[in-house]
Amino acid sequence: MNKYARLSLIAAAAVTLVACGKQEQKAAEGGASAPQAEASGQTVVKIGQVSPMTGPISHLGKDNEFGAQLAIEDLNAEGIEVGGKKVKFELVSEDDQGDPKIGTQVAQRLVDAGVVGVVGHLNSGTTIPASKIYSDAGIPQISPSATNPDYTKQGFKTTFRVIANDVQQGTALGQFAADGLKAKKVAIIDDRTAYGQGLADEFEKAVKGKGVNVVKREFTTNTATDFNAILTSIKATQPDVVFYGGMDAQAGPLAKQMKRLGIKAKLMGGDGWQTPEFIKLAGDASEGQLASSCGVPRDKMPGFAEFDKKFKAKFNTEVQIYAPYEYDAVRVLVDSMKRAGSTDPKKYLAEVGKTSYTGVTGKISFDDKGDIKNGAVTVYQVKNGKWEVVSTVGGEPVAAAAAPAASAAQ
Ligand code: ABU
Repeated sequence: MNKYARLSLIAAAAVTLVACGKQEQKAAEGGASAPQAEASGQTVVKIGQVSPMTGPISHLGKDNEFGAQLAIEDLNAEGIEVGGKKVKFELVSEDDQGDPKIGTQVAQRLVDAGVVGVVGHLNSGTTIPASKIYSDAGIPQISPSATNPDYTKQGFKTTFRVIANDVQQGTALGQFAADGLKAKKVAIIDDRTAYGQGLADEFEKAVKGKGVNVVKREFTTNTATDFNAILTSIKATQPDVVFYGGMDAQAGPLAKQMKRLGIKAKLMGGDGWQTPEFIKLAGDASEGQLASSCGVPRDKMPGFAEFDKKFKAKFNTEVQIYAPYEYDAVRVLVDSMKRAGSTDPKKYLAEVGKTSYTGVTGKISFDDKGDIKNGAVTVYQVKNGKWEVVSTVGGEPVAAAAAPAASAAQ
């Protein structure tokens, strides 16, 4: 054997060892490893989760993964039976880096790994192309965070989301800019992603419908950090509001640079930056800025207080934004399996659409496209370094007394 063949063999052995190590780590996230669970008479059922766990919004990707991990742990602690058989759930987590191409690659990897359902992806730009792969495989996909309306417009039976979409969000934000802030002139920037551009388009439609003047429309990217050129051209138009369609990794420096340039306009945007990370990145330039989330405020969520306690205790960090929705998405999949009496996606898929479930975030049921019924949008403002609720549009009323604990299914 020559030197290169020997080196290749050593490299292949190392890759196998690393892969085995990763597999064990993933199994451990769900409790017992697959062979252990099978030996104890439990069926092992894999659920996939995908989010960007590297790159500028890895903090949001981890937030999603943590939400799924908590759900899997709670389910396994409860000892779930499906069709009379004990089930051990195992989380298979993938990093799509927020990149549409990698998103489809990891989607195929999850299908090949035999997952029976997927929660994710985080970004609309990855969720939409990946959804075709899950649809072709007949695997239900529930996004906890992708808000572009096109995701559920493709006619797939497998696509669901547990938050309001960007038609609802952009409309609520546009109306708030016009009626709440009395804005007469707005400038709009987006990051050219499916989410950022789509939300900015909906906002633009909504403000124009209210007679507000759109004085500038600019764009950047989801990796940019220098917005001085764009902001300098916007400053000359003296807007009342600068709208940013994009994520917190850009909104933070954008707010800082607006302040440095002496732009007095309010910065406004959507759920992509209604996060603690935005406040951390923007520092005192976050004060007074406004952003929405696609759900009810946390103190109106039936299970948030308990979820939050568990989350902090386990992960030693605060919830960013989508973790409770991710938790609910996992539980909706399992609730559907229980009702179908099967973990086979061919058999339980039809039950996902019939969901009527009260989770951490509130009541979840779906319309015929897979969008959450009665989705809420809440507008927040940073006051004294914290996001405070300004107003909520829509949402299902949930009686506080009927609220489940973070670990209790309906
Ligand atoms: N909803 C904001 C972040 C995720 C996305 O839709 O791209």
